[in-house]
Amino acid sequence: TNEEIIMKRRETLANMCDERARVLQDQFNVSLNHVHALSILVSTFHHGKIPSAIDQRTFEEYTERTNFERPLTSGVAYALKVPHSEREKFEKEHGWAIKKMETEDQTVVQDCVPENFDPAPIQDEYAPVIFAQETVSHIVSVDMMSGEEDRENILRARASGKGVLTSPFKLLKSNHLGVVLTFAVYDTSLPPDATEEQRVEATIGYLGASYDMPSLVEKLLHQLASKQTIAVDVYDTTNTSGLIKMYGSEIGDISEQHISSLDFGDPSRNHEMHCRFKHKL
Ligand code: WA2
Repeated sequence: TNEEIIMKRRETLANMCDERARVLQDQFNVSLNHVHALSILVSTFHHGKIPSAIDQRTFEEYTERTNFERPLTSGVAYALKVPHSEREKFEKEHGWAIKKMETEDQTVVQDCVPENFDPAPIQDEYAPVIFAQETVSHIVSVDMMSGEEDRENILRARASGKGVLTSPFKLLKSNHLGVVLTFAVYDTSLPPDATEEQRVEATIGYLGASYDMPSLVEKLLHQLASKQTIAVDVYDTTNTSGLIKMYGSEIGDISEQHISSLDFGDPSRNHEMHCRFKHKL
């Protein structure tokens, strides 16, 4: 009967949506674990050895060769915690000035490349990127605390000791919405039961990964069968008064929609996958 067909169709949609959500969540979790491991690698071989066993070249080579471990990421980078009192010494040692992150609403698009960024204005502290995977080499020397989303993520990462995610925003040199995942790197003196204050005090840097959602979700869905049949949207639903679409299209009939929940590992952010058939029954 017609009713059975509709029931069957609804069940198929639910199964396909749940499968896609599970694959995306698993891939995200795999890359989150490897970004976490990278933060320990930097702690061990950059901060834990004198002289450091990591420079930009080694970081670039290692992150490129282990890229397969971080599906969905478009690049990883490491920023140092630099208090204002150490800025001059830091800039002299590195041979460049800490730059301010500028976005398109502050500058003409043409100037919106990090090579043209101005020096960072005076702040209590900075988070300049010192190592970057080649795919995000344009953020080297940029103060990540001068970007609103990045700054918020850095503060939350170091106070919590966990991997934290930004809400979706337009990444530098990208036309798409993306998210950034950040892990703080601590001095080894940090006790396991540390307070927030002790964590902030013991922070020495920030390891971050950027995710270009549209191109990466697209790549992932491409690997699954029946891409022709269903349309998939991914939303950040943290703020219930305004969902942010991270991936998706306008096609399909929303009267017949299935919602699968997504867990990207940061309990203070919520995500959902919305699926529908591309063609009416
Ligand atoms: N990485 C790549 N592109 C970006 C970006 C970012 N943040 N922010 C804006 N566009 C080094 O949390 C520390 C990476 C930030 C880490």
